[in-house]
Amino acid sequence: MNRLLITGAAGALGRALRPRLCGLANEVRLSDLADVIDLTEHEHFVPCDLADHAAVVDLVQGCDGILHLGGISVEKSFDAILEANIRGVFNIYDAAHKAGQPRILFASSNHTIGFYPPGQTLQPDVPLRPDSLYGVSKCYGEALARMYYDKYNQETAIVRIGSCFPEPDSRRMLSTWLSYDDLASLVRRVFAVRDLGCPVIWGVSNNDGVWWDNTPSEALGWKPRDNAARFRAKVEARLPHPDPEAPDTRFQGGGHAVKPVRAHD
Ligand code: NAI
Ligand code: 15L
Repeated sequence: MNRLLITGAAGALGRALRPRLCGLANEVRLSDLADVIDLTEHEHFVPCDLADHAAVVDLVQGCDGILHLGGISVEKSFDAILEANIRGVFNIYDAAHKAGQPRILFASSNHTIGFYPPGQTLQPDVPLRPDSLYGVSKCYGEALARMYYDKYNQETAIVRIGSCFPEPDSRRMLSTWLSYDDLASLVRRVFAVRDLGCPVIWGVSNNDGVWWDNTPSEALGWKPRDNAARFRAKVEARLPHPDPEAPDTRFQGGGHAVKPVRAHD
């Protein structure tokens, strides 16, 4: 592709993906509220608040693909979530529509289904059970993606990311972990496949005892290779006695399920 836009480029996943996506696009437009540093010759930085409609319209112009990572990535007040994740994702879709409908990868989250119990195997079309306002905002983003697909044929990969960190650091993450390398290979598949549609894909590595079934999206041809099992002994040594009452033991989304809902900061 000629130009890929990465929103949220200053964040953890943006920083992890930039070197791993080398060669995917001739030019990468990086955007965030925060500064992005150490640009390569193929990268350009455009600061932008996702909540600013006019700025997002300008940002998306001329892009052939959008990796939408930007926004609030943890539980926050409704005021905060509203601007970054509700207004922000609408602005991305409206801007994409005005810019010829570049393919989008939307970074959704396991917190859309966080109230399901660990161990229950979920299909991508399971009824949503968000565990937080953050999770609700990702449900909204997923619904918006689906509406733009049904109404305008705008293609999106809705990726429900589990826990994407350098390594799993809890027993829950032994199931939910997604390695940076597996995320990068998923991004490459999403932008390479001829017909994408609007699938929901579980963003999870090839972990033993994974809770999420990606069989319906096999046509994408993505094969995650990492497995959290290699960290099991380390995690269990650090956390030898799981508490049966702890949120991590009771909910797929872990601690988000017990965080209070707040209107304002
Ligand atoms: P992060 O919090 O490190 O990065 C998000 C970036 O978005 C930050 O650099 C922040 O400055 C930027 N941002 C926030 N509000 C903005 C606004 N109004 N305008 C422009 N930029 C704004 O999050 P991380 O871990 O990199 O996650 C990336 C995406 O993936 C997020 O959408 C997150 O919800 C999603 N995700 C991440 C998971 C993980 O395990 N890291 C799991 C599930 C979903
Ligand atoms: C997410 O959606 C968050 O962005 C990340 O910070 C983690 O909480 C992750 O899910 C997780 O569930 O481990």
